[in-house]
Amino acid sequence: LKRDPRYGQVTKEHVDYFKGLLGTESAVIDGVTNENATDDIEPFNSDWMRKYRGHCRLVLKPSSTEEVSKILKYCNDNKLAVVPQGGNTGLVGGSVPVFDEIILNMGRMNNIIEFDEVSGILTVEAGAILEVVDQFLASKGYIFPLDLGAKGSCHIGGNLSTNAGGLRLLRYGSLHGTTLGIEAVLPDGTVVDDLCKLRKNNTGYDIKQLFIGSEGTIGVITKAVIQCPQRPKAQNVALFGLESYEAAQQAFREAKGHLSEILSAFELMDAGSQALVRQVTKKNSPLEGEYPFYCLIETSGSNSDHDGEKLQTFLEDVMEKGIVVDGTLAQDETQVKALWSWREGITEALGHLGGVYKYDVSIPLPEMYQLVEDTKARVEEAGLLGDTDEHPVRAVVGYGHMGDSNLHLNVSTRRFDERVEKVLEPFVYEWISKRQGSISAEHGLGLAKKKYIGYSRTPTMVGLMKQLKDLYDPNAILNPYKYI
Ligand code: FAD
Ligand code: 2HG
Ligand code: ZN
Repeated sequence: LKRDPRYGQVTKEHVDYFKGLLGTESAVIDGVTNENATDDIEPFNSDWMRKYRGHCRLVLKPSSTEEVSKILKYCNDNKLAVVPQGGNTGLVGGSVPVFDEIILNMGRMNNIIEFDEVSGILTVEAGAILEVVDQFLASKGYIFPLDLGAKGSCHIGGNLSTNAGGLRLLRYGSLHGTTLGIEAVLPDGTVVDDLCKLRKNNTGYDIKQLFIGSEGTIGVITKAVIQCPQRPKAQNVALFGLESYEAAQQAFREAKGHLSEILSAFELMDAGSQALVRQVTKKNSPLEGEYPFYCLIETSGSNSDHDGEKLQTFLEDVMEKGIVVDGTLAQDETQVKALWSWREGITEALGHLGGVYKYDVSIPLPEMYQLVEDTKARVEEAGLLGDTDEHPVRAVVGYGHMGDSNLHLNVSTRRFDERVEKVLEPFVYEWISKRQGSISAEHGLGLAKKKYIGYSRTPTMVGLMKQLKDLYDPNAILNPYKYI
């Protein structure tokens, strides 16, 4: 990849303009005129996985839509490339620059603007942190319709831009459905005000959907209107040990049958992923024995006796039928969190162990776990499995949102190693394409998967995406070098 000479270099004159515009010192991290700022810029330049690193020398932190608009207009006029950045928890290298693009960090735009306690409709600025928003909603008896392991850092704007799926998509659906309105700024500074607060609005093209999941390539999301559900009064979490992937599929069927409207999560973890969490956290696993697979099931309802009864019948049924061989039910809020940590904590635990090759894929359920088996066999055949310098792969593990047919295949290594990457890619993508799966279920394409879009989209579809990109961002200043 080479720096595109179409883009201007950031100069002192540009920096002076931004300083004048944004006023306060803390809104501009200036490594252009101040060499000592390099350390301050570093966290914005590297991604969560420490796999991708940009060389940006200017971070801008606007505090209003008007400021975003002026920044983008100036950058567009001066052909300065820009990377929109939320909480920088993305897992495909989309949130950091590749070369010297300016980082537009949304962290200061973090206000909760309005909440209607009758309808549950929330209006929020894009830089608000998911967990902070959810805690606010909890105080009103509501819940944000998305939850994920990075909630303590990720922004609502980042969630929308990646169309994040998370742990309860099964219950609340995707952000394409729960987002009622958006305010976004186009590269030329135009403010797209579609802060609609209506559940139903069939007046022509639903343009806001283009911003959801487009990873900051056509505009910067500045505000969002979200339909939030009532916070469930009763929540139960159970963890099961299972002997096979076949049994996990049977358990999912039974869970849907018995728990139907109260089922709010059905997550899968394999033995390898749990062993790595154990290794890092040094915690004892919640079940006595070890099993090839584990399922975490959550119910959310309004009546705990009613939910408890349903869960009991489900448990008796799956035990009696031999689908599940061991299990435990959380007895209180602390145990709920503890059980969830065995699922939510996998990404973080693996992150501590070295480099992780991540594949976030949708595959029809019957074949979903086969990808992990086939990848393991391939890595072994290539002589890379061993957790030594010569054989750097520690483990090939699988886990994910089984309720949505979304598998996270993670290959944990001592360090990122080209030999490993060559064995995995394009093998994994070909495998998925043969089964009409998706090479990105929820994390997006970013830089990591830019070359591989063709495995999941036809040339016609990619062509249409390019037309939209050209229309919204004719100077291609937004998030360049990434998937489009
Ligand atoms: P960033 O990482 O900052 O940015 C992500 C992309 O969006 C970039 O392309 C960026 O340019 C763009 N962007 C950010 N803000 C804006 C904006 N306001 N306007 C326009 N573009 C913008 N993802 C899931 O889907 N499900 C999960 O369960 C899940 N779990 C995770 C667990 C962990 C521990 C971690 C580290 C990540 C996880 N992720 C998950 C991945 C990640 O996509 C989400 O954490 C989140 O949606 C990213 O939000 P962010 O604010 O950090 O965005
Ligand atoms: C999850 O579901 C996230 O935990 C992250 O989407 C998955 O790290 C990963 O591969
Ligand atoms: Zn996930």
